[in-house]
Amino acid sequence: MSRRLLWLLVGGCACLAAACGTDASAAQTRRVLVDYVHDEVASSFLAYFPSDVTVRPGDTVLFQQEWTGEPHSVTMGTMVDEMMSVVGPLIEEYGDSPEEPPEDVLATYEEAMAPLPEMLDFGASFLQVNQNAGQPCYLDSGAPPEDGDTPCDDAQQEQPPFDGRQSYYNSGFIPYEGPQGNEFTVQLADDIAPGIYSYYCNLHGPFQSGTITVVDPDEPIPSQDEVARQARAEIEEQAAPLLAAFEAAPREGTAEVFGMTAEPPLAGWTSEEQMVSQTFLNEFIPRDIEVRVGEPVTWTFVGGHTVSFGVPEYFAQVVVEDDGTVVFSEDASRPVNSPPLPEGSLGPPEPEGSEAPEEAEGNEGSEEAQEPPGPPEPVLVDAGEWDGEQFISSGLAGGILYRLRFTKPGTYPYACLIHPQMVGTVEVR
Ligand SMILES: [Cu+2]
Repeated sequence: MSRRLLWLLVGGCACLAAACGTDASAAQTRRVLVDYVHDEVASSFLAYFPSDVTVRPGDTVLFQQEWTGEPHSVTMGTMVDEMMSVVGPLIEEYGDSPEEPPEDVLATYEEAMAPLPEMLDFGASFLQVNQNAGQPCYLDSGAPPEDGDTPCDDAQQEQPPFDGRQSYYNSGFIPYEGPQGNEFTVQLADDIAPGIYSYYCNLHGPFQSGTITVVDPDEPIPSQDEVARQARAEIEEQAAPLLAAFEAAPREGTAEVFGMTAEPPLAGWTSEEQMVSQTFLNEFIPRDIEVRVGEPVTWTFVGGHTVSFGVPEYFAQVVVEDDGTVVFSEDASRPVNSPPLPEGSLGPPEPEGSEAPEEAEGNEGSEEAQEPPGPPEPVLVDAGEWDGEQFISSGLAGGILYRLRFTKPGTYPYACLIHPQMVGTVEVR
């Protein structure tokens, strides 16, 4: 075989393997992961992997969500480009610090965010979905409705190709379709101008954001394999503080977390490094515990979770009803056969005398969620005795102590209704 022919063959193979990145005639699809299910530690990654993907006009970006229980959106458009042009540099400068940024920085941040509706209304007595952000909406110009009860109209919910000029281009809540089934597809218009387009999650805020880089039609782009490798590298970097926090979590004795004294068993855990890494640690620590009949078990809640026994079939915490209305499942968030939760027990622990927490799971002004609060007083919620059978759930809470006594011997699996990978067992002897 001639050297030239061999070279051609090798070249041809390489081209096939890389999906022939330079063939401008064939439209390509590139996959971006939304969130990530880690195989060692139950967790949520508030990020898109890779954070930037390069494509050409006419290509497709497939957003594929791994379900950790956290609802997400992909929200883009010129309104988002403008917001990110202000907020992005602030996150770059202040985002890695657990310290609160200066007042004027927070004001600038909030002003930039103001025109964009958020998916969840954390001010409501229980979590409520804003339909103007939770439902899909594609606008050539103008802003989505300001009223959280008003979704964009039916015509505005029909998804066109993304041309980079639309003012608002929002997936809304990416519906739950099984562990890896949640998808949002963005077909890029043939006439989209080369440039960098920003998107973010309108539930978790601009700390969870990414970009789509569009290059000229005749420029080469990285293959899907390369995109996947980049995603993997970013996941590993983000996972490092998460794994370290899990490793360092107390299995016995007591430990301080943001000034709160926590004693295992724990429902959730975190560290400063991990919080700024935009991950949640969704573990019961230790996962398996043993008690005697009648002996109380008291969980310390760190972050927003539930302790739930006798759980019926899995249901997602956010669902889309037949008419398109997006709702937060009250069964996931409310106490079931369990006492009411103390005021302001939702979300991360808050300092004494602060305003009632208006956010769970690090939303709006993620800076606030990432700020280590002063020493709070965890409130004890005593749910009394549990007979080993009926559905009982603490409700979504953070910064509480939750106590149960078991009346019958047995091995009881339990779970967090918000985070499906967050499970444990109590063995009662
Ligand atoms: Cu949880």
